[in-house]
Amino acid sequence: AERETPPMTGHDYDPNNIFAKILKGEIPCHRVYEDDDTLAFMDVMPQTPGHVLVVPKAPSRNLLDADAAVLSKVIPVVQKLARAVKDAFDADGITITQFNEAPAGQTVFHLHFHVIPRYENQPLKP
Ligand code: DGP
Repeated sequence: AERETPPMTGHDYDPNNIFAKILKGEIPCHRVYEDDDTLAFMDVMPQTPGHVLVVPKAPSRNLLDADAAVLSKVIPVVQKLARAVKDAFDADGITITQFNEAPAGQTVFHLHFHVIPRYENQPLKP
């Protein structure tokens, strides 16, 4: 049978990254959603009010390193949180961002999705 993802996941995972510590309860967070596979919490450096991070509990360095099975669990939660954040913060839109490796802007090396509320009176810079 054909593989769903390349056979290269989980090789470059630092178990002491900051989101691993949050998942282990070693560092506190403002938790907004949790299930067996996923945790969502407020970003400490919010780009706009209501900025949330969604992370799978499974150890993946980033999207390039993630199994399809992990993604199939986390993506519906990203959608759920996007809807909830839009509602709770009365946002006019939602940006989802996700960075892979340092040159692309990744600073924490545990897969995460940013859910960022956007407001008509705070337009994005061109
Ligand atoms: P990036 O790897 O560029 O997608 O950014 C990581 C994000 O994680 C950044 O927006 C700031 C946030 N962040 C970093 N350290 C912590 C922390 O200890 N707690 C929380 N809640 N967020 C953090």
